[in-house]
Amino acid sequence: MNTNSAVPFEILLAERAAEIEFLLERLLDGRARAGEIMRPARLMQAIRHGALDGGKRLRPFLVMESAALFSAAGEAALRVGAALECIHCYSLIHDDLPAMDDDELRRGRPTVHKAFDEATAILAGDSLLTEAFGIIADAETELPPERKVQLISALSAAAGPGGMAGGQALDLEAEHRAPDEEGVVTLQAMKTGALIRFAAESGAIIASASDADRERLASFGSAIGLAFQLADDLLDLTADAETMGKATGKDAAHGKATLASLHGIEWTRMQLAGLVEQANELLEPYGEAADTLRAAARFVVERRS
Ligand code: GRG
Repeated sequence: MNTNSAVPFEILLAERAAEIEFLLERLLDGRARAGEIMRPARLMQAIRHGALDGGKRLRPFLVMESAALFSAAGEAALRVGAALECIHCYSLIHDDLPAMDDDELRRGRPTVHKAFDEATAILAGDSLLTEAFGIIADAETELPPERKVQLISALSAAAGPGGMAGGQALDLEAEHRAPDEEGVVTLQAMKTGALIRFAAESGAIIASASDADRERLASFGSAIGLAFQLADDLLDLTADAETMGKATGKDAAHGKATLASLHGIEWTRMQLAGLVEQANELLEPYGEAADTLRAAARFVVERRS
């Protein structure tokens, strides 16, 4: 039984985001941890600027809700969600750098390299990436060691050269040599989809669910990951910068073809509906217990920022 079915999705998301904010605030304070020498104040300020007080916290939400599906909600899922959010925030900080997307605005605030400087922004991203694995490995993440190793391994695959970082490399190449449609799908599955896939899959790992459940949740994550990117492309075509808290129309300005710009708004909306259907089919075996994940799939395609 899903006890949350009466609560509107946006409220649930905001509640989880507040839990994540509270934990990140503690994890990213300036205190040196065991084995460390000290944490430089300016670097910590830049890290906190890039990671705190902003964002929908959708990826940690998916970690927590996929764990809850197998009755494993709790502190460990929250900490894995915080670790994943650190990686997401690092990717945004680095993506905004002049060498990449060169953005001045993120989450309605100056990007980290604008508020600080480029070198500090690079180091803030590096720190968040490294910290993520430390958070999972830490004794406070109360999971059996083999589960932690599985999480670290899956997160590394999702974030590294065969996942998000590789997808970003393909994206940079695409500015010089336009990929075909299959190439665009692969690029997006890596750049944006891999972390969302991990978010959904990780709940099954945390809960020691069966391999079949893990695969099913990972496929659900892939479907909504692709939907997330398609919705983002649609917003890039249609939304204004004030609503988004970041620049829009950038893909077109860079001459970058997206599936939405190639096929048009109507086609994209149909694809989004198909992906929600696919996500729902994957959740079929879990009945009402998966209602919050179903609502998450709808939110991903209907979001306005
Ligand atoms: C620099 C290694 C490296 C990777 C960058 C994430 C990424 C890869 C690039 C970001 C470019 C971008 C805007 C992609 C569209 C999808 C996306 C990740 C949007 C931002 O995620 P949200 O909407 O952001 O979840 P909030 O602010 O809510 O956390």
